Amino acid sequence: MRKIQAVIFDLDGVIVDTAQFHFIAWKELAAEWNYTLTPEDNEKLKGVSRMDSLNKIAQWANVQTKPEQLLDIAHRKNEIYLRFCNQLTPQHVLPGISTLINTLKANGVFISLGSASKNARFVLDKLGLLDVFDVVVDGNDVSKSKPNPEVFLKAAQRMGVSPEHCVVLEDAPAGIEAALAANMKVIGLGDAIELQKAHLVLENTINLSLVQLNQIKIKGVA
Ligand code: B16
Ligand code: MG
Repeated sequence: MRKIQAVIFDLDGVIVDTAQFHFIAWKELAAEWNYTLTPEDNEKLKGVSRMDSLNKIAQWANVQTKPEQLLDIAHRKNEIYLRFCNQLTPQHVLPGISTLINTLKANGVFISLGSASKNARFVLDKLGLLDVFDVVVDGNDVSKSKPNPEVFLKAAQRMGVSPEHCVVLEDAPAGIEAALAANMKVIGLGDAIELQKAHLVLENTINLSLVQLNQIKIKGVA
């Protein structure tokens, strides 16, 4: 019986709650198209890359925009988003994450980041976590965004661990799909119905133990 050798952490929604920042920033830009972005819309943007998110909003707003204008909007959205991220401190790391990271490291389990965000390193730095991960794979390293498994497969490859020995922690349906497509175990963090395709769904990582992580593998829950 093999044990879990690596845990891959999503960033937004798993390590830190930056979804609220994305929401405020996208809402401001969508208003320029006279579109009121709703919290339900924002749920659909979780784990989705910046440009893919923008294309979705353009579709919902029923606008057709030239590629250079889209790039300008994406740039301005990111400026707003980064102003919020600039205020992040280690206190914003979500409950349970630091303890889990310490436990994994003490037990020789590799840890990697697997995020769609191109701002991941900046955010990790603000949280005091940049040097903690063995490997960081983010939106700058991949050409296909979640639900494509590229981000997680790249993380496994860089850690030298085969996908079936990795567990992914994810808060978004697109990320769960990506982890399953990578042939990895996945724990959904958040709503049990929304994340029902995950092998296990928890509210957060408080009390998530190494034993529990290994049990997912042992039970082989489908
Ligand atoms: P950026 P994750 C994702 O991060 C966010 O959930 C998603 O809302 C965002 O659009 C995407 O990163 C790209 O972020 O604009 O910073 O490159 O959940 O995969 O860590
Ligand atoms: Mg996320």
